Amino acid sequence: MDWILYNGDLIKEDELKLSREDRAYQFGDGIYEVIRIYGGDFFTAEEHIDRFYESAEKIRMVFPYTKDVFHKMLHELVERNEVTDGQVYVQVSRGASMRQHHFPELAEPVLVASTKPLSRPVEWMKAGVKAKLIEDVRWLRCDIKSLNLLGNVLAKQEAHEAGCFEAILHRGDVVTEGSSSNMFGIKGGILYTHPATNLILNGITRRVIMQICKDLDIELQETAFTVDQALAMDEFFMCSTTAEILPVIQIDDTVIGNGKPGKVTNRLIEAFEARIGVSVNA
Ligand code: PSZ
Repeated sequence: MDWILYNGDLIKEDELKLSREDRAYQFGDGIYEVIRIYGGDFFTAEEHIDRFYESAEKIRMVFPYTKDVFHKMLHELVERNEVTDGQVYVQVSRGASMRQHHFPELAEPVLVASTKPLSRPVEWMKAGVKAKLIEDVRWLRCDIKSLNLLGNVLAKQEAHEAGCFEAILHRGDVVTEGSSSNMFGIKGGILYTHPATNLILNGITRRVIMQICKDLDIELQETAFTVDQALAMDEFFMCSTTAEILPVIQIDDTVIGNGKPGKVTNRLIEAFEARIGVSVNA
């Protein structure tokens, strides 16, 4: 049985006791992160940890550990569970207290982290995936990695029921992001993606891709595009910590490009693989 991190302690999964008054359970009042582990090491851990603290601050939660201590705790968890390729999921709620909307005065944050083995979605990378356009009806603080995911969950379910891998969310005409990913379109060799405003989560994978573009001298514009522009892109892809870079080959009934993963997308996948230290065909 796996170990989990509960506040400062490593405990066995079946020893975990959570309160029904936990605000994560009652209000989704908390934040989370997912960090990828490749070959036993975290990938972009500092970026995820920084975003975790930023999310905490944005919801006015005081997280009681320093970044260094927090990093060490997660590292020990990964070591204890002997994870080579996988992920760590970590969440913190505002705490357990008698149900009332405003912040409780005495509650202590409740931190829980767990690991799971995970393989890379190489088949999807090669074949590409379909996506469904869905109106983005979420709140206006999508920059916070909040436990409130109902808007994302409903969109993903609708996409799933339509046989699609992901939902492409749009506010009116403007494409924002995926239900659990960021979206990029490529037209005339230039990458376009929604700027990192309050309307999207500024994905760590998104940031790695932006860095790769700089390194490879590929032009990238953080400029929002419309649904019509999305459908007319030469190439399209989604990205996230666990999905990495997945070519989107069809949006609703519209085939993107020639219906196969595009050249630029494949080049980015290759560069991404170099960064995570796996060979192209692994
Ligand atoms: O396992 C999974 O399905 C994961 S792990 C991370 C995500 C999904 N999604 C993160 C995410 C998101 O939830 C939204 C709304 N936008 C963008 C992203 C991508 O963020 P990074 O690249 O940091 O994972």
